Amino acid sequence: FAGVNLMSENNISSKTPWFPCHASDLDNCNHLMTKYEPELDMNHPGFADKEYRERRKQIAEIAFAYKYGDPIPSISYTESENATWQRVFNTVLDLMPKHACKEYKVAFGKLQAADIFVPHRIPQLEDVSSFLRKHTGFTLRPAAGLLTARDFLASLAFRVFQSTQYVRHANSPFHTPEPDCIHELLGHIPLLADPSFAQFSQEIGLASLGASDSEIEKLSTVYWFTVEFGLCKENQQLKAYGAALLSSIGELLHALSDKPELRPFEPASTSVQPYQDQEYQPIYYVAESFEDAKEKFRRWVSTMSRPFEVRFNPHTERVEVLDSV
Ligand code: TIH
Ligand code: FE2
Repeated sequence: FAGVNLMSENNISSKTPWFPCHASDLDNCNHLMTKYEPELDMNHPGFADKEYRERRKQIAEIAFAYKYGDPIPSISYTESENATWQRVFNTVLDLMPKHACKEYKVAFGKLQAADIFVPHRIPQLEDVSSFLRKHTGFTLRPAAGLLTARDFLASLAFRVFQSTQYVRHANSPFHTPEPDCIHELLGHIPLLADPSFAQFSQEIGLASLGASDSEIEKLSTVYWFTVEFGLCKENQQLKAYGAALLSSIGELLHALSDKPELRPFEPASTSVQPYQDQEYQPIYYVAESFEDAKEKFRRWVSTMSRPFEVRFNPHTERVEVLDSV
């Protein structure tokens, strides 16, 4: 043993915020933010659409009832929901060859070959979850909406991605300020099937367990500027790997135009950059590669104040807490 001891749970200081230690504890990590809900936000395209709000509620019920180990219930998507998917799917097909990073394109091809990504119907989360499990061990859980950063990041530590299941309003296919399943599927899923990217995602999650509120804020800012809105270099060219770019043609074209400011990804400065989440980003961060981003991230995380280390044991799906040395 190289100087690490498993700590008993009472060794964790009483000041440490609660965090899930087993994948089943994620049943308690489903707290929602109340931003952008069609019920509450007058600017939401679904605010005046009663039928849309009803549909959202119906789909949210599935997430509220979901427990660890359950298969994810299928949804029979309406013709209009499938049509919205198809519009976005086709634009991704158009723009991806030129603008997406290579890891995204490779995984996208595998999702097509598995008959999960097809133009005419929205993939079911359960099928996507089994696909991911085979490639990187990631699985999905249904989420009712935008989760708190603490709950969302914690699930990544277990290679669990909490995914919404409802569809954006038909009037705003090419950009929405809140996540929906089109964003999860076309934005996040391909890269979660890439081993290096999956590892990066899990490391953000592990760093978040038991972190202070201000550290959670920094980690979610890093997540925002990498996993959601990241750009990277490929043979001297700029490519998109951020999920919110890949699921929104509007923002993808903005990010690659000469309008926004581009900065090199450096966790120390990126993590404290304020961001807004209503409109397109004015600033994007460029990574040299996933490996480089991961290395920089690791170095930065090691300066965080948490008095213990954690590691994930995939056999037991448990996070083990270690005394730091
Ligand atoms: N803007 C994204 C889209 O239209 O697909 C959705 C978002 C994800 C995260 C922040 S906004
Ligand atoms: Fe997202």
